[in-house]
Amino acid sequence: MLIKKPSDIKSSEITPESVYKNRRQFLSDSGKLLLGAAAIGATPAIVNAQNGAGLKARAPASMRRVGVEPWWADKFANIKPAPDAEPYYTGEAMAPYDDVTKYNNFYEFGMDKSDPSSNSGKFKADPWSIEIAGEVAKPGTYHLEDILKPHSLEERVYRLRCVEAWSMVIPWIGFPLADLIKQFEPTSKAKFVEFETLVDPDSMPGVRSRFAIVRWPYREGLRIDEAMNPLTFMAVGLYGDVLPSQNGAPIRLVVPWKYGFKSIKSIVKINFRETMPNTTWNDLQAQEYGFYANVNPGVHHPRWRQDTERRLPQTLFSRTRIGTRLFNGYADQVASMYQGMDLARYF
Ligand SMILES: Nc1nc2c(c(=O)[nH]1)N[C@H]1C(S)=C(S)[C@@H](COP(=O)(O)O)O[C@H]1N2
Ligand SMILES: [Mo]
Repeated sequence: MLIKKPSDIKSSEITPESVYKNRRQFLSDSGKLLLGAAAIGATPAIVNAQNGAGLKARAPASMRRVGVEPWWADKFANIKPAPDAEPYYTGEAMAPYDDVTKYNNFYEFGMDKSDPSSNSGKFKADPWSIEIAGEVAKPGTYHLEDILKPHSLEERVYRLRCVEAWSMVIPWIGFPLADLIKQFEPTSKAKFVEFETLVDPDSMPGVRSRFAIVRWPYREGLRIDEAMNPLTFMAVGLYGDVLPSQNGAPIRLVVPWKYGFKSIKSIVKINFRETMPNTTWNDLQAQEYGFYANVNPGVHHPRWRQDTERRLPQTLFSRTRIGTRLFNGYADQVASMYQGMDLARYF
């Protein structure tokens, strides 16, 4: 983010519109899958596709890795579709699957938008465990299986607004972070939640690179009330399917009213603390990236404005710039948490 101003981003980095899946297309897809099922025998992936008919959007069938899904793909057989209303759904056009999975920020795999999808082939999200630490009644290192077991999955179609002034609408699959937090029973001293990403030089070329600017592990944090807000989401999938590595497999945070860098990927540690944690971008450049990082058209980045954004996908012929909204359009759900706070000072 320190590297490129929005105006420096070449149009060639932006994937042209290709596959856009609406409900009708999905239904025709699942019909084809059913024919396939008859031919090759019903694999779990095909059963999942069949049961997901109420979802707003599904990954293109060609992207589904039949037969090599991790065990938690089973949970995708029963996803509660997003409702038809804000805040858990927006009627704004979703970014095509191709853009969501090929235009990424995940510096562990490199700093260009195409690096995470190109360079994450060696990354393994299974097996996975997460350390739960700090001010909590049930600390320990838990297999992902035990963390996911009590939760049923739902779909949420959210706006994601990057601090670089581009945005996308993404159909996530996951469950509220509040439900995960309750599972481990934080103590009354837990005022903040800190998150860490995996550091694996072997599968993460960005971590090996001597040009890396981040001090690994990537870290993020939320105030406990922000973490408990019903909008705050733990995603394990998108477009009805498991998360691709480049989007933060197997589990990542999604905080839709904050700049994208708060939405930390591939989480291996969740630490409950009494004091505010350090966070990656704030440590790197405190004048440019605050702890709160609430989307705010009235508080500009020192090097570019924040009152408009490029809504992806874009092509040479359609370069939509739209107005940025306070709290990314989620003010009704979150503004009360910041009452009386000077948002220009606590940016
Ligand atoms: N571990 C880690 N998490 C990360 C990042 C990163 O570089 N490393 N980039 C952040 C930024 S800047 C954005 S905009 C979002 C992008 O998420 P997406 O690629 O799934 O759209 O991930 C965030 N989470
Ligand atoms: Mo970002």
